[in-house]
Amino acid sequence: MYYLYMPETDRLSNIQVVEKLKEALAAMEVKNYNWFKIRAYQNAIAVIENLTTSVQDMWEEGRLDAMPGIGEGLTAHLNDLFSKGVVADWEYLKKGLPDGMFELLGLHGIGAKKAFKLARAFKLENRTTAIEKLKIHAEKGDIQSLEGFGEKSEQDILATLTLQKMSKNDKPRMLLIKAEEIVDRVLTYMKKSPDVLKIDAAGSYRRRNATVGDLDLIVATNKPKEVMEYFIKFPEIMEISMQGERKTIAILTNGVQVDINVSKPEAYGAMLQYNTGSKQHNILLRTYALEKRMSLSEYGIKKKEVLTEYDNEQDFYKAVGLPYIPPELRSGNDEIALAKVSGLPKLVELSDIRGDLHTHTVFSDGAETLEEMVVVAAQLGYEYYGVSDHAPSVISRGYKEVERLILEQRKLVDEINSKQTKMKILLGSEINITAEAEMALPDELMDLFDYTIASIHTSFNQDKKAITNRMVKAIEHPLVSIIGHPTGRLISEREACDLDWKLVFDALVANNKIVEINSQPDRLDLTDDLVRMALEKNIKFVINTDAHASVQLRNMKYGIDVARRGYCTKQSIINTLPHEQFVKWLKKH
Ligand code: DGT
Ligand code: CA
Ligand code: CA
Ligand code: ZN
Repeated sequence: MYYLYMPETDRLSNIQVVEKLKEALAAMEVKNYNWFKIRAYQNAIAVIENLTTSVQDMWEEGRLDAMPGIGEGLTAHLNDLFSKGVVADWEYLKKGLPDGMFELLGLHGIGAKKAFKLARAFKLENRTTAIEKLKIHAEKGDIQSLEGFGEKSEQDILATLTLQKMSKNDKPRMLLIKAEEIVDRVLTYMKKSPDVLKIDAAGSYRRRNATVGDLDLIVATNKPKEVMEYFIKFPEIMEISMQGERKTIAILTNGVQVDINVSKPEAYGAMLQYNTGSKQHNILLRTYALEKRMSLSEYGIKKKEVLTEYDNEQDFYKAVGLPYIPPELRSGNDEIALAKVSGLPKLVELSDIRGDLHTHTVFSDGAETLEEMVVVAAQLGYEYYGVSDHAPSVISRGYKEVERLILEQRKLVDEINSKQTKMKILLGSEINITAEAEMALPDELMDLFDYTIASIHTSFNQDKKAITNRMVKAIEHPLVSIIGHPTGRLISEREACDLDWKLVFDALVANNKIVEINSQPDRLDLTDDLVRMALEKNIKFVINTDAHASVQLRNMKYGIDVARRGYCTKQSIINTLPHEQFVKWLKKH
């Protein structure tokens, strides 16, 4: 694949191909094309989005028809796209539609028809100004008067545009779980080379940031040239933006940038430390070292013009006169000041966790039965496992029926517990905190559970006073054990609720209630900064997966990342307690 050495600007990434398909699809939707055609495009988009090789490569190799879901018509269109750069049929489809609508398509909650309505109403003919213009209309309150839109959707659009603006200025960021999937594939590939002696993914990924911009790989080798040549043959690479002896930058077909840095094995520690960052941590560390007349770099530590190399980070930090600082704490905050006085905590670890308390089954919106979930929980070695389905609605089902359903679930739990003794199943429930600050289940029914999780699932954008009061009321409720995903944020989709954290924390302390660190990769809620603030008030946490399928029970590690970034030791996490103590804790609170 010779072209890898020479970046060609007119090659299309899979993302760009998908964008074009989505535009054609949107035009079909607006023009009410038949369902089969629309379905075919949706399928093709799903296929290409999940592809780990370049579609353009496949086209060049004449292998497009090997892709499931890409029929003859689409193959012909892709052929036009790659050979001529335009697809006449698609241009025809878009005829008569305002061009600005296509710029709105990526926005959360705006589908083809809404994009069209907005673009037509506000004459968004130009892609480059479409978002800016729409924002002005949203701020002026012009959207709520359009047919099919209301005050609420206007607010949502404004919020989305504000988020979008943030991410348009920065590089787009991916969730940590997605970064991890890519890192796993690249590392597996790289480790097959005998010249790769050590390899790590550094940067924000290693610091376990909730989102990751690009990936930064560090390789220890005695043969840098061979390693670089091997790396650029990684099948997922679409383009090489820069190739040097020590550093190469590649863009994968999924649009993700991978920087790779090589080091000789003797200096690997310094290289890993430098590239793990954060930038601010490195600046503070360098300043601290300068006071001791040491100069730090990615090659080692210079003292009186003599460079000493370090093959591991422990020795590097030791040479600076500090204990090892775990990557999760390297945010450039006060970690160096704390390290100086040996004030860093012994952070909680995944292996400390003894149970998962927020999980769902087919009883509510989960994908699997309790029996199926329990099998995986047992594989994870848990001592206890809490099922916490959404409580059925008394309003729609009636009190008696809800009571019957709960007792039925209790029977199932008892049955599983009687069949095995290794893992104790607890019956919990996730109960909505209503917009009126009530628990959505009557007290006598709440009392049937071993524990309860109170969560906000509606009216996220109440004003600060209302939503804080709502949260505080739930915390004060004597039958609430845990507050679930407290901020309600969904990363890059929904902003956190506007809570007054001082009041929320005070209520948690006063009522001795537990707050959740939710491990769902797009929640990670509480967020790490709030975890640290809560920790300083001695508030206790539970780390849960909120799994809706058994595979998601394995997401616990992302919650651990958050807890670690928030300085938690295992003493602050109640689901590190042995079963007996854990249950006592629940009873007491
Ligand atoms: P990201 O990729 O935006 O999620 O965040 P990072 O932290 O991975 O940032 P990135 O990829 O730009 O750089 C990786 C690390 O390399 C960074 O955390 C610290 C180090 N680094 C990069 N550029 C500089 C720099 O100009 N000065 C210093 N001191 N360190 C740098
Ligand atoms: Ca990075
Ligand atoms: Ca980078
Ligand atoms: Zn849940």
